[in-house]
Amino acid sequence: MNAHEFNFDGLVGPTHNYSGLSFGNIASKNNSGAIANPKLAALQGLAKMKALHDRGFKQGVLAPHERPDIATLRSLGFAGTDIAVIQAAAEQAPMLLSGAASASPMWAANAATVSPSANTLDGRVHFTAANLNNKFHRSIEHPTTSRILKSMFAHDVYFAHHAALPNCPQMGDEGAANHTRFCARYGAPGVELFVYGASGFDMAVAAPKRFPARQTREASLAVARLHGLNETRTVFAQQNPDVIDAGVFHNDVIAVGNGKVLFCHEHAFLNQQKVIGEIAQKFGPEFVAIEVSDEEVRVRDAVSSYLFNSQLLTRADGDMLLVVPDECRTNASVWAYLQKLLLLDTPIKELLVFDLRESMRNGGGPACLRLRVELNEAEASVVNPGVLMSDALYPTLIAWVEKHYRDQVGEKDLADPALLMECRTALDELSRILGLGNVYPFQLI
Ligand code: SUG
Repeated sequence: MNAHEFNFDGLVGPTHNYSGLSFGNIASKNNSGAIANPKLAALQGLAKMKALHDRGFKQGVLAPHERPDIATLRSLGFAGTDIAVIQAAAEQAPMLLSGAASASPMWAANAATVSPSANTLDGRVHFTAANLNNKFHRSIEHPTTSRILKSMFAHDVYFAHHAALPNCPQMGDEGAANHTRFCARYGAPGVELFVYGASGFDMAVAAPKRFPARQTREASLAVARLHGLNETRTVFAQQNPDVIDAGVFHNDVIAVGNGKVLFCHEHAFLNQQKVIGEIAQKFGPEFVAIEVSDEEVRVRDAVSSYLFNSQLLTRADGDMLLVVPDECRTNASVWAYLQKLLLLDTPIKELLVFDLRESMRNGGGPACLRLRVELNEAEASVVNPGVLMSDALYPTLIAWVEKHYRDQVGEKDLADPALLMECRTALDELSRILGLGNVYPFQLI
């Protein structure tokens, strides 16, 4: 049956801000305290979605969450009216308010790990919501993420939804940002690559020294078990701990895969040649690894430009398109490499550059913003149609952003009760636009 890769992009929420919440993510730290522009951030994300839709790629939207997350603040002991909860948190624990107010669900690559039906034992598409337990602000995402995913993929015959793994450091799971599927064609069985940063239990396994390894081996293995993957087509690889210490907090900051192609830095993985050899052995001789040497692009340039946080998309003619952020164009060595890449004998034949600066300043590039879901025609036909990008949905969402979003949000604004009400009003309307049903826990009064 014909199948396609769908990209569901996280729509940036109205509280997008720079709070420096992600230790190990260099952009998040460097931009801490800067004033953010949520309206521009949402429009930049929508422009990417629309451009890819116009090019014929299958594109969908993943809705933002209620922020500040009042239920989380209540669970931490702040009480009274919603306004009193926000004010008490702002006075007593501003870091908790910042965490509860983060628009981080926009980085949809961390929403879940997804295995297509061609790879799973029961022939369903499997989703496991990511617990994201390395960071407070991200650990609160999965309950709402699960509700949203279930409302988008609401059919037991075709879709299996798994709750997030147990919420403890040994089971740290960051979702699709550490997962890639290789296949000869969409809809055919392929190889799934799971990448972890350390072991949660075995301290003899190498680990980074400076920054945390967010994904554990045990979590990756658990997700593969839940999805019913065949071990002859599954590869578990460890990230190079040195690159985690250089700011590569997810594997998708140093590697991207699609179809038969892996595009990565030469220092992406521990025992890299063994990893590539295992993928090639399980995939077959057509597998192509494009490794970029440190001489061509230093790890620090890969981290600042997000060269590998690109989307590698298969065009209708079978060649591939690389979607990169504008920071690649303004980095001389990265841009020179990309010009050279187009002349090499690889399937990558085209570049598309997007300005995603608002998200990039928090360490989120094109690949962070999207969750890939490979669907055959029968599966695609039962996806909630309201979440699919279309010529009609795009102007509706632009008008929705223009109506509800501020163009400036700084730390002080997070304590403004009006921001919560704006967010709730916007989401209430959005859930009707996208046909999501009751995915949000709040009641509008
Ligand atoms: O988890 N940044 C996100 C960026 C996620 C990028 N995702 C992928 N690589 N797939 C993170 O570190 C920063 C928020 C702040 O500092 O305000 C933040 O959460």
